[in-house]
Amino acid sequence: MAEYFPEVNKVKFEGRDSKNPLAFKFYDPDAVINGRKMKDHLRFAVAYWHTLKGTGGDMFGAGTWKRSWENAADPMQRAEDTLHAAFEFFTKLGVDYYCFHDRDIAPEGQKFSESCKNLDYIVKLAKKLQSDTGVKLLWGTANCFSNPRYAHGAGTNPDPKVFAYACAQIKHAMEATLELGGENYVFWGGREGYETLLNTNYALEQELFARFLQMAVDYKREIGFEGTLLIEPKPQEPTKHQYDFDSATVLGFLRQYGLLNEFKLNIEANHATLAGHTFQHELTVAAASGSLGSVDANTGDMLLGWDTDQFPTNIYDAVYAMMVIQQAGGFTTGGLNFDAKLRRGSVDDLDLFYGHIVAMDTFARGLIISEQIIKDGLLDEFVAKRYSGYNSGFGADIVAGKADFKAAEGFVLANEEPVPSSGRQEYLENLINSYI
Ligand code: XUL
Ligand code: CO
Repeated sequence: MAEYFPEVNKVKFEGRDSKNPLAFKFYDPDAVINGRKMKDHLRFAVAYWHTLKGTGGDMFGAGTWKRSWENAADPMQRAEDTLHAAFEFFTKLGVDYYCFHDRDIAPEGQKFSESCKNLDYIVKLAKKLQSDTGVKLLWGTANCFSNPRYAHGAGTNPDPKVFAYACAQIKHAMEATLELGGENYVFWGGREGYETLLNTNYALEQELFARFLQMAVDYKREIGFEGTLLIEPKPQEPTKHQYDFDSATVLGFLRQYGLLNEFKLNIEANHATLAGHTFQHELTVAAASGSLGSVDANTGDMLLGWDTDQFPTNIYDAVYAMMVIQQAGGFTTGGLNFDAKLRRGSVDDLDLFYGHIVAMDTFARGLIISEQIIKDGLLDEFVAKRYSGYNSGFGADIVAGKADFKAAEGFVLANEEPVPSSGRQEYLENLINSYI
């Protein structure tokens, strides 16, 4: 069996004083924090499309990465080699999960039936490698955006033939996910959106999208897939306007069509930035509806307005994210999937390890620090006190739905003028800094 990363042994935890770039400084998988192992809090996953299939290409130039697992001339042989390289990478890095699109792991055939056959063949191999290594599938999804047939969308396509094709493809990808014990199935609306409203029946496209998702829910039940269905918001790219704009938009859509209990959200940091939000905001909005499912952990660049999908290295962002995730009860079926790619100039296979190691250490610190902040309780205490007026008297009546405008008027007349008390933002920022 070929070895694809001969210069790397298993990446180990060596502690914060280590200068070994192929060791973890903070991520200590079996260390117990608040009754749960670090690896079980964080549930790290590798994104197959970037890490195994990425080329380093951009719109100004061809790929810069030469991967030895991409050498075979035959596409199915290439897919097999890539799968072996993938599991070698997962185990050497020490991640428990991976995520894929159907077309990442197996090439599309001339016909739909051939594409299904290719996928089935690779799924069999993947199942064996999963059981040999213990690596699990966090989520599967279908690529319904790369092939030219999806130029005008999948579940919102003006042509029912394409709508049907997407349904058939997703049906098969869901079956593959079930077969591999996947814990979630993701919908990212690749080209569900519009380029111009001049040619778009917005109302019909919304209806179509709801039907599309309902069919997925029905099929999930039919085949007994017990994982979580996830929707990944993103405001633009590739289309000018993507329907799953942000957490709030997606939750409103799901509520409108009675689908709120069927889906949770997969929040991606860089997509939050594109929507003009912080990562923390998107997570908070999802958590407030009990809909925080999973995370695509990456980061954008504040100076670039597109989806650069960089490895996350910002400790503040990781702390704020982990605070929301942990206070929402932590991950159940979800996890932290590194939907991140190397910069084009990071041309060595080894750079894949460096990218993941810094990302894993960043989130490990995020976990350690956020757990300390939560345990100390000072922030929570401040917030609880800020809203304490709602615990009794007229405030409690408001929350209980017992107040009305007349009662409010009576309350105002009987009381002094309200005066603001400090929100203490700078004090709280200083408090957070004291942990970092
Ligand atoms: C695209 C993106 C996707 C999804 C899966 O921006 O994030 O890779 O995560 O389709
Ligand atoms: Co993503």
